[in-house]
Amino acid sequence: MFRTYVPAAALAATLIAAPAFADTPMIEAMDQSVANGVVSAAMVSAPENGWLVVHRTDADMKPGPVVAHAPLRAGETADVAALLTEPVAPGEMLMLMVHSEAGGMTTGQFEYTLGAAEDGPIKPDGKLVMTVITAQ
Ligand SMILES: [Cu+2]
Repeated sequence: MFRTYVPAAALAATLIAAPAFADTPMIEAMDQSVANGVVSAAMVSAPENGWLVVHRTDADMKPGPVVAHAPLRAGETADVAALLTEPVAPGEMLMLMVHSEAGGMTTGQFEYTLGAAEDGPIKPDGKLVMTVITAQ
């Protein structure tokens, strides 16, 4: 019964002001050397099984060709490693992005090509889940 004493608007404001929910889709990654052929993310939180995808990008912050990907489980995963399929030089910018496993012909195989719907990026609230780093 005491719940009725909390106005719904006040409750909603509290929820919005609270720290990010544990299950908010996100990527944490730092600038790093990729000389070992690996792009690492310290933590990835995904709402469903899918992929951590690494695009080339630049100062325009638009996702370019894919140079690495790694499978993701739903929920939080620490220390995700994506193997580069081509060299990335120090100073080049990379965009790490959470992609879905939905829409393709097979499960467990990465089927995305730039701009395709298969295994495409997730967009909670209409926004890509991504972060940009610079190779060192
Ligand atoms: Cu992407």
